[in-house]
Amino acid sequence: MKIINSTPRADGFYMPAEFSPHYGCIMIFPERSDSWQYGGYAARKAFVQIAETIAQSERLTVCASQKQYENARRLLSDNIRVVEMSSNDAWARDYAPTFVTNGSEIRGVNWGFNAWGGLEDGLYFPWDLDDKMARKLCDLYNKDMYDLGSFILEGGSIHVDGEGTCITTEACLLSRGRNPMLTKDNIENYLRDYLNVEKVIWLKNGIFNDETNEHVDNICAFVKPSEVVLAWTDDENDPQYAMSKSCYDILSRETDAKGRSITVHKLRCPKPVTITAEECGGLDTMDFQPTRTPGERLAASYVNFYIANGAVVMPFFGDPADEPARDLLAELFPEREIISVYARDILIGGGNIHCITQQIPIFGGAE
Ligand code: KQY
Repeated sequence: MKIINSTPRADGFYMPAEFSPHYGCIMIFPERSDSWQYGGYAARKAFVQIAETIAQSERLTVCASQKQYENARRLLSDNIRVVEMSSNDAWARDYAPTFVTNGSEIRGVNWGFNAWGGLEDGLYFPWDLDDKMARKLCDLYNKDMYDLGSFILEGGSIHVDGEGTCITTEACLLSRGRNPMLTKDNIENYLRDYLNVEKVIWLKNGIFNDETNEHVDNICAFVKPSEVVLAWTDDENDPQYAMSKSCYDILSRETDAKGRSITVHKLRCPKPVTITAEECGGLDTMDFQPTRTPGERLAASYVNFYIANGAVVMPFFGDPADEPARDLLAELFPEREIISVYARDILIGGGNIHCITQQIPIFGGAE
């Protein structure tokens, strides 16, 4: 593989939508005991369930540490490739490469990663191993790479329709911990050049108490060109209401890159999910400080699903809203099976199914 010194836009490469065909998917095996309660045992079970579902319709690689390699290999089916690769945590969406295509070939984009805010409001230190993963994965897949390590961005903070439109949130991309020296226009230009989009739709915010500074992938996702799902609540007393309403208003008056108005499907959230004292007790401290406090609200949303070739893998929380959420996704993805995975143990880590997966688009010559 080689590092390419131009941009995807200049070379005619673009990021395809997640609902377009995939070559495969990347995940990372969870391990750190201040992210995942009780040493990550329950989280690993959920990750395995998700991995097995995805591997039914695409080629899956799971990266595991030296310590977890044997365990991952034992727990995962033979059709899943397990490679030993070090990382600081398990958020493939955020630091695996963003892949771009020209319709026949794919290349990776490496963004800088600083654990969602570096020393300003980042979530752990160090993050150096995570930050190296995009390069290592491009090597592994033998794909050339655009290196934009000087610009901090996580994959969970962008969604594209593959037809020229990107959606993101101001709360995240304009946060002080990422690229404080850049203006909104500078940031938009990087998105235009490296995702090769014509239009960026800026939502103000995401999900209440989302520790990523409100990644878009927890609040809004394309289900097809000009159609999105938006995390929603009808409870006007919930702080989420004003946040979702603001997104709804923006999306309702916006058009996409092709000038189409956007259909917004409201995907109602579960009742507020809070972490229990027992769960907090299962989390190790970080620098002698607890990483969560009992009663803290977690950023639970059904929008954090992964669109695999043959299935939509979505979280469920044991809430009355689980079934209606599943029904809506079944209606929106009639050609895919909807597989729900109990995701509380992933949510406790700070994200969900979309955050732990990164798709690789199909490319010419793939067997
Ligand atoms: O993309 C994500 N949602 C990752 C969140 C990481 C949280 C670390 N505790």
